[in-house]
Amino acid sequence: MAVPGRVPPLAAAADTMADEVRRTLTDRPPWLPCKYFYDDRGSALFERITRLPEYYLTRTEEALLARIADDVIARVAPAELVELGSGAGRKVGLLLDAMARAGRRARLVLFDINSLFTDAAAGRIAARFPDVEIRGVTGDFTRDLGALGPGGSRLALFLASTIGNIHPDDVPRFLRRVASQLEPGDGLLVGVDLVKDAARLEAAYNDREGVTAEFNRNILRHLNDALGADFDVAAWEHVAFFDAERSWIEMRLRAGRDCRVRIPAADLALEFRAGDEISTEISCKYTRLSLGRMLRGTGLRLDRWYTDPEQLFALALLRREGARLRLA
Ligand code: SAH
Ligand code: AVI
Repeated sequence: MAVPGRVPPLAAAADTMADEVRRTLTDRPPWLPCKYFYDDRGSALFERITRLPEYYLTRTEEALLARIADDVIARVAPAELVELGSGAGRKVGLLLDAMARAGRRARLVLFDINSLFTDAAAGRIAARFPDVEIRGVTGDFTRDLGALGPGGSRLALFLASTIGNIHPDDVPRFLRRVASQLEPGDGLLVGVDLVKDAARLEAAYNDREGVTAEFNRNILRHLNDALGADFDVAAWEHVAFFDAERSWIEMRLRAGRDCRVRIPAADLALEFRAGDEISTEISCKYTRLSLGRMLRGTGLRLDRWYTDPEQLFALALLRREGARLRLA
């Protein structure tokens, strides 16, 4: 079985999808950046995953967020919420409700790689919160954060355990970049899936309905659609397992038979033997301690650590270090 390669998600700014796919599929072992799950079909499949009985993450985080939203808003007192990887943008409504209860006017930025998703989410939120000024930004949060522009009094949100999809070696650099978009005292609320028994973790990524398997295979469909590749998607098996040493779930696609693949837009012709694997995602599981280690040198400190009663999931409220200037 292939050993997972380093999975650095921080692509160079000028890299196109074709550049990245050429580089990562010719790496040994081959892998794909997990952001390419999220074309329109992939985003819809992720939404189905969030409702699966085995996928405890979304419902646990949502219930926790509903419980702590007032506390987070009282602590950070934000004027602007910025959701990174906003997806359907459902959870942010809980924070907008809390801001309304606190009598605070809100601006909202939805930042996602899938523009259709940000547009649809912006429309839904605008209908529910007509007084909120909403902006959608399409980009890669590992490299395009500069598109946020000047801020101040920001609460950034990085929910869903999306931090787990960034290689741990790259997390401090990513957090430093987020911190550079924040002023002293501003907040970053991070959703963190916690280490737990392997059976529960593995069930969440191997659901009985096979939606996660479809989501995993969809990355190949995306390559077929966007780059003219000719992957026979049905020939690839879904693999997801917990690597306890690295504390991550890894998803792979395994060739069920020998296959030749051409990817014209990336100028690639590849041969896979039956059993060969492509690594498609890591999903790191943290503890309070291991997340704390990621903060060193980032300019962020842990202000509050909130968890659900079963300790399945945590929301870490990080604050940009330094004194916030309050003008009289
Ligand atoms: N925050 C939402 C969605 C989480 S799913 C929730 O809590 O349910 C992860 C989201 O991040 C998807 O919408 C996906 O399109 C987006 N995403 C993944 N990688 C990204 C990247 N590198 N840059 C920007 N968005 C990304
Ligand atoms: C978006 N991200 C946090 C999900 C996760 O659990 O790592 C993506 C996902 N992959 C398989 N199922 C869901």
